[in-house]
Amino acid sequence: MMGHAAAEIMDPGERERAQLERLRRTVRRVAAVPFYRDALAERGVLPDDLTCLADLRTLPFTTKDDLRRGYPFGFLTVPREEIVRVHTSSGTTGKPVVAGYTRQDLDLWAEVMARTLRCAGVDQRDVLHNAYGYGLFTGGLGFHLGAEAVGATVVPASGGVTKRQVMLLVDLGATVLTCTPSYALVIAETAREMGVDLRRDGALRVGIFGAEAWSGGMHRQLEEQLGLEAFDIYGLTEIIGPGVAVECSAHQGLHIAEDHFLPEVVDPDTGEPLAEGETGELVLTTLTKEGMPLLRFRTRDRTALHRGKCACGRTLVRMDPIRGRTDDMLVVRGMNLFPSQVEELLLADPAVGSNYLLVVERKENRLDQLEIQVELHPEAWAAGEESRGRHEHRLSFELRGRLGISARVVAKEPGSLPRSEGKAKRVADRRELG
Ligand code: DLL
Repeated sequence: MMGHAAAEIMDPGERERAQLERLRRTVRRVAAVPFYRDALAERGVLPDDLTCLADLRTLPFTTKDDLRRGYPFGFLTVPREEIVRVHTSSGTTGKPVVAGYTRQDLDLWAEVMARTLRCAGVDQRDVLHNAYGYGLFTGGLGFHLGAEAVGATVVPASGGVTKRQVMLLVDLGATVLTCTPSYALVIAETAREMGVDLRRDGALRVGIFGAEAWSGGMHRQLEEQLGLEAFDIYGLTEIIGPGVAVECSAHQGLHIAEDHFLPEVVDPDTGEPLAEGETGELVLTTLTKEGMPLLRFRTRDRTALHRGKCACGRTLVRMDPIRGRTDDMLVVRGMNLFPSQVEELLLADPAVGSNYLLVVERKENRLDQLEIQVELHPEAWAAGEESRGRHEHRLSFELRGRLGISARVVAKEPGSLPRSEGKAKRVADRRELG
């Protein structure tokens, strides 16, 4: 088990004892936050009442709305002066969540990110091209910290100016590419347009992709187009950023750094804990965070947990890749649908390119219309209108047969759908509710 940190391979019983001790410490710590002080008092829970990890369920949940109500610094357990860095959560309009890090939190982040990178086989011999966005988003600076801690040569490319990225990838001999899966596709596509074959001209060996949901089909496409082994990485700003969980070379789910982030899966409607292997909402409790520790944060991400040893030797719990959030589920004419299910089906089709968009419309209280716009492969597009029509028919037939949804499929010219440097937007919900 060369190279694995002791915390990754320790005996699960021993780990549980450490987790419980850290949980008690965290409960003591969060009492400094009015939200938690009140919620704990209401439940009558004292830190020493926690006698086993199952007692976690006696603690209050924290939602994104709770954090927004505390905007910007209401959840800090240290004076603001001890915060040396902030990041903000991405997406959605309105006020973001501000995450504050103490010096010790940054050290923790570097440690879990270094562990993450080693899990994907990165070490000091690597040249790591980091194309996650630098700035308020945690992707860029989080990977940067970890890569420096591992001792790799970091290229802080950030997102954008893709042609220059392709040039640097080749010229600097990058062995590791880190960015969102959708931006990795843009890089692959731009390289092709430039006449660069990254498989032949590049030295890429590992890709660490995350920050958005991506399907198994996308995983295979990226490996093929870039000539690397792809690893899924998961994390979120509220908890720390990237570094919460990552795949190992066994590719049997993502190992959660559970000595620092305690996971549960609950029924999203009732909040009741679910058994191992059951899919529900991931809930995370930080065990060692100093500036902004959180109890039972509702991630809204859907997954299942699996215990039992992994072929890689780690005893850390694994979670299934996140294929959707409880709030990105589309309900179209009463059918539940996750965009990633559509992605899996589309990308399995040889005529289809890698970009697609789901457009849902509802006009004048008529039934919802789902239109799926898909870019075809250049050859399939060039084959003419009649052939394009056949592809559209076949795809909508398969969508009905395999996912039970009726959708109009519209073939699009390669390169015509919007591209993203960060998280891709795959759904345009244009329903006028009224
Ligand atoms: O996306 C942190 C991150 C940066 C993770 C770089 C991985 C790599 P947020 O911007 O706060 O943080 O968004 C968090 O993104 O709740 C998920 O819904 C989604 N997400 C993150 N990683 C994955 C993944 C960063 N591997 C939200 N698969 C989370 C699916 C993911 N969804």
